[in-house]
Amino acid sequence: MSEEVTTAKAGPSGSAPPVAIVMGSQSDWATMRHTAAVLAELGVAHEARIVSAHRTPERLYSFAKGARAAGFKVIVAGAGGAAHLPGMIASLTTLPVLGVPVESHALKGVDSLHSIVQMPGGVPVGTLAIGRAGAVNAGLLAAAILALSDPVIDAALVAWRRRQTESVAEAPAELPE
Ligand code: RP5
Repeated sequence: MSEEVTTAKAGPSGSAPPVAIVMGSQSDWATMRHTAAVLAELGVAHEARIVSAHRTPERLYSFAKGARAAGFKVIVAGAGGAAHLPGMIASLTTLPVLGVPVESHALKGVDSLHSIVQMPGGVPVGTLAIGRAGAVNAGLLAAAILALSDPVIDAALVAWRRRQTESVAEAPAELPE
């Protein structure tokens, strides 16, 4: 817990919040903060941690093996490059794992996407889009999973989608020359 990047809205006392947001590096937070932001908009408690598959493998093992007992219900895992974090977590828990490919400098996140999406049959990771869109959608999808058994989150999700629809203009605005 010493390298948490953020903690938002604790869950029931003695229990972890329902969503864990984990990432391979501090540098991933610029992307993964969008997962935290949308969960905060929906009022879904979450916790963010740095867990590197390669630099802190024992932390990865300890987090993934203990996640269910800790009280987490959905794990969102973001990583870039040789992005083994979501898949390794999925290999160690049956909690739903949503993978966010972080956009890498060298290969624009295509390396991250391929590393996360090509899981062997039997160990699923729900893979989202590269970068910010994937991070936002991971938050929405985590909320949708929780909404199946939580009417408060369900209502918040329906309202969020309605606001999004209402925010789309009928016609494009003029741009400055
Ligand atoms: C991955 O390596 C991380 O998920 C990050 O996207 C990438 C680069 O990490 P840093 O060198 O910026 O720490 O493990």
